[in-house]
Amino acid sequence: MCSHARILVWPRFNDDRLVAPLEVTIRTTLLLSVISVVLAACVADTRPDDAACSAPTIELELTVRADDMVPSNPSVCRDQEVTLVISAQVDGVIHVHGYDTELPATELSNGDELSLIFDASRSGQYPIELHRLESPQGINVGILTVHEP
Ligand SMILES: [Cu+2]
Repeated sequence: MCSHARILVWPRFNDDRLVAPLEVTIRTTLLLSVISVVLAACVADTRPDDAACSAPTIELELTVRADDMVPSNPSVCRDQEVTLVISAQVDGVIHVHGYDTELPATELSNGDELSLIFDASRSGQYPIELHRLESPQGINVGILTVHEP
């Protein structure tokens, strides 16, 4: 399982000008290394089985709550048409970093059920972020993995 991925803080470049640029670079590199290791460990766990991966379409149900998403690790294969069926239990905006073109940021209202459809044209891992209405600061609620077929 990959529950530890939820507590990861995605790298943020803070605006503290007192920090030497080199130090920021080193810290960022270290953080990215740690994240890469953690994510690499997750990839094998989430892969859809062969039949699901070779299907032209895939549908996943996700519940978006105030602080998290269940499940938090939706996983598809490249070149699939993906339908995310989202049950919203919070007001806010959700988006997938790195897939904003294929899947524009979407407003959610508590009680909504909506389907988001997009083409998974690129493999990789993409953080899913929720911006709640009352606190616009985004929180990471999960990660989308697009596997190589
Ligand atoms: Cu965001």
